[in-house]
Amino acid sequence: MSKTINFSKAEFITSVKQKENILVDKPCVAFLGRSNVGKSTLINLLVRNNNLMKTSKTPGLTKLINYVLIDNFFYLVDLPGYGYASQARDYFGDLINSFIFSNSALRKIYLLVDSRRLLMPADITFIESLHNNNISLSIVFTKIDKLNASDRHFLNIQSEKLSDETLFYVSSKNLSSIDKIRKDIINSISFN
Ligand SMILES: Nc1nc2c(ncn2[C@@H]2O[C@H](COP(=O)(O)OP(=O)(O)OP(=O)(O)O)[C@@H](O)[C@H]2O)c(=O)[nH]1
Ligand SMILES: [Mg+2]
Repeated sequence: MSKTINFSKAEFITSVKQKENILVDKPCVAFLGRSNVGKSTLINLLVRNNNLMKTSKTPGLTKLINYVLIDNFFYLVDLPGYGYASQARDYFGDLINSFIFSNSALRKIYLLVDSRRLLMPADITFIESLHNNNISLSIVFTKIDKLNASDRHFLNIQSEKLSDETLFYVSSKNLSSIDKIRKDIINSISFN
């Protein structure tokens, strides 16, 4: 693609809480994962603005589907986290499932996993259904600055088991891999 995308040209567009209002006017990629894994933080790193999306130590902060427009060209989408006990599960499930499985604008899902906790059953369920529905997927292990030697060992073992997937490793303390994700996003928007 000849156009250069400027991720810093990022604008919050809307929060969607009903599946009828899911945006289809531009392509999108979305960030999915358990509450507190760092979805909103990763979006802020991608757009180089720590204040665009709200982040919190308390799980369950992002309750709606939040759309960020990048360079007037495509959306980054922050999805509500799953696995947080006090959420109204059915409501979230229905909204997220519609967004993921009935969405002509969706180009790719980035499934975020806390690298100290590794894949949980809910993550594995999503991975299987994304594959079954031919939805493009990469797995992003977050918070790698928090790993000790033992955590690293188990992350390596899990990474080897996931050899069929594209894996990214990120930390809010070290931005070295963020540009790889930007390039991957541009590829998935351009070639799908
Ligand atoms: N040390 C460290 N902390 C991180 C990293 N990424 C996120 N955090 C922290 O983890 C907490 C949760 O991050 P969020 O980005 O709000 O997580 P989320 O996935 O959007 O959470 P929900 O909106 O509740 O689903 C915040 O306190 C962040 O500062 C990281 O790479 N390293
Ligand atoms: Mg969030």
